[in-house]
Amino acid sequence: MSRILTVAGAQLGPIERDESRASVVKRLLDLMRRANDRGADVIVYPELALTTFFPRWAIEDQAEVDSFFEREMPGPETAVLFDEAKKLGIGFHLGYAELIEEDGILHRYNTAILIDKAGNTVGKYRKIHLPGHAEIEPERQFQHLEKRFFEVGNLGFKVWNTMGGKMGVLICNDRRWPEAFRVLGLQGVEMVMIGYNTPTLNGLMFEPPHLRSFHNRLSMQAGAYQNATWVVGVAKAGNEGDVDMMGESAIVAPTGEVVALCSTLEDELMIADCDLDAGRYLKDTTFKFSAHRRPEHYGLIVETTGEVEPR
Ligand code: ING
Repeated sequence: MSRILTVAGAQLGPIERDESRASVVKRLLDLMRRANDRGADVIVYPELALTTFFPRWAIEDQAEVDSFFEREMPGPETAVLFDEAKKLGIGFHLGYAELIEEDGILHRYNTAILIDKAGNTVGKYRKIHLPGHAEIEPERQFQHLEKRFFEVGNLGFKVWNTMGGKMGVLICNDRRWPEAFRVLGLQGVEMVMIGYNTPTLNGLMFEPPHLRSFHNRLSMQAGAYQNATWVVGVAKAGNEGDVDMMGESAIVAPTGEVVALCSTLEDELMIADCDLDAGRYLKDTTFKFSAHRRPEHYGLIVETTGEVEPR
């Protein structure tokens, strides 16, 4: 019996620094309605889908930094998105900057949530692999201050039983770390949703753009195949804040094959009927962890420093 989930990836074109939340939410609603018209069960938006990718700016005024964060989700400007999704009966994944007060302390995370068709928040993930740097580096063509603006996520890598399958979420740079996929894979994940904001150029040194595209696809296709899971990777794309961001949003099958791909750098919808049982044969044969994986023989003690030494 196939468990088909019709998935829409909602790639976003640029969101400029001064674009209002209301204007962005209008774009998200338009994509949601179009996805619903095309029969989607769930729509996946990018990382930081409500604002420009503000870590590219050397912003020193904390109040200005905080203007890019959401203190509530849903909040006054995003509730309409939740209402429309519930009315249409469509689930969604949304990446945003989360500002939360816990025990009187403010915390800031690069966050993504998963909402089911009934409008319940079934999962929240806070980005663990924060790339870039914490101090402003004037020599860079553009900054990448995620280490300055966000704390490392504290919710781990979780898999949630929802939408008829086992769903997981990663954010952007996480996709480059096989262990992030593997922790989800060890929990039997069947679909990983990943929003990303990835510059086409390396801000620090020359790296051929074709390599950056290749590494994006390689990371998602390898993660899919090696964990026998669907991967839905959705970009915020185009020239945003005078920095070119890659598109190439893709839906990747558990075999590692790309089944849907965006071809523009604008707001663009891609849709695929994803059989959540498509990875079953790989989980039962090639990647049957209990039969073939031998961590006890890896002979490595991975210290917290990330250095390894023979056991
Ligand atoms: N962006 C980029 C990403 O991991 C990056 C940063 C690009 C790091 C290329 C290393 C190489 O896709 C975010 N937001 O993580």
